[in-house]
Amino acid sequence: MARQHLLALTAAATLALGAAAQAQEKLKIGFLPGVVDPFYQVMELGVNKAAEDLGFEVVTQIPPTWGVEAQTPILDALVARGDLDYIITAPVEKDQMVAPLQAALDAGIKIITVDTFLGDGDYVGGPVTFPISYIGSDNVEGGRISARGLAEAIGGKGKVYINSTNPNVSSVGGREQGFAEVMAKDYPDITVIGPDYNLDDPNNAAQQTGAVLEREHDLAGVFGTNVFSAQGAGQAVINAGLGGHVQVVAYDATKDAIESLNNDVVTMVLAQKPFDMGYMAVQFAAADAAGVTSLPKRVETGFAIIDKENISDPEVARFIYQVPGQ
Ligand code: T6T
Repeated sequence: MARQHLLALTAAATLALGAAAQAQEKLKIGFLPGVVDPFYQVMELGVNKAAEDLGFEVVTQIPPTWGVEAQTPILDALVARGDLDYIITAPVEKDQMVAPLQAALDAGIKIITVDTFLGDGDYVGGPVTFPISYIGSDNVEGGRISARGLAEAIGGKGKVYINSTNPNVSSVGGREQGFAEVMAKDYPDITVIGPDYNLDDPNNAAQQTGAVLEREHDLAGVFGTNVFSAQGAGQAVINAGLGGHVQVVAYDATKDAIESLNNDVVTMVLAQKPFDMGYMAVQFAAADAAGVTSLPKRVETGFAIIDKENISDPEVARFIYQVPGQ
């Protein structure tokens, strides 16, 4: 190859790389989680830290309530700004958020889903493939772990009740599924009641759990599938004076859940890794913008299983959802 030609190519490559770096420098990312709660607030810390490390700008909008009616207009407004390159979001419904997010993509904004997914979550061969990736918990497995924890706590027999948030949400739906699966397969002497749906309101969760406790005098355990469900379920057990008698397994490591663990109301807390989800999602945006084409379509972030025996271990306690100033 003539030297001149080589030089020209090198210059072109340098220019292209420079352009990519510049494009990356200017990345503007929308962050649209599900609802205001400690889980997503910790995720926001992860998003912000990665954005700071990479020099990106983030526009965060957190819906005050859970649901398609709350999330869609906020998403539409983020799209209408016209300045976002990526949106990192937790779709609040598996099917109904497909069209609004497809519209965002059609407007030139790439989508990364965190914590919850669209369709069946199989972005390679499933019905929805346009998101770059799903980064979050394996919630079916989390439900299985919760079932085993609760089954052990109640001695392998009796009635257990599931309190959850909404139908057709991949995260809590997966937890309900994994929980019911293990109980049906491995614990023939356990009967599962529910789920009731509290619509992400801990007061509803407390009322619903209280009603079940009144109706089912021999209830042995409760599985609260997220922050609000576990909080309300724990409260109902306390209100009924049944702390330590009715066992509670709490998904999500809030301060409230840990307090209930320390007070013997909750037997096991399953901590997700929202900081990791947020941080990695921004890294994925950076990698995609830089031309990386082999990003995994699904990244499972794992859990920390917290109980009274390991809670004082700093390697475990670091997964409690800590929001500065709260
Ligand atoms: O449990 C988390 C999250 O994983 C779920 O998708 C919705 O509820 C939480 O945000 C907790 O409130």
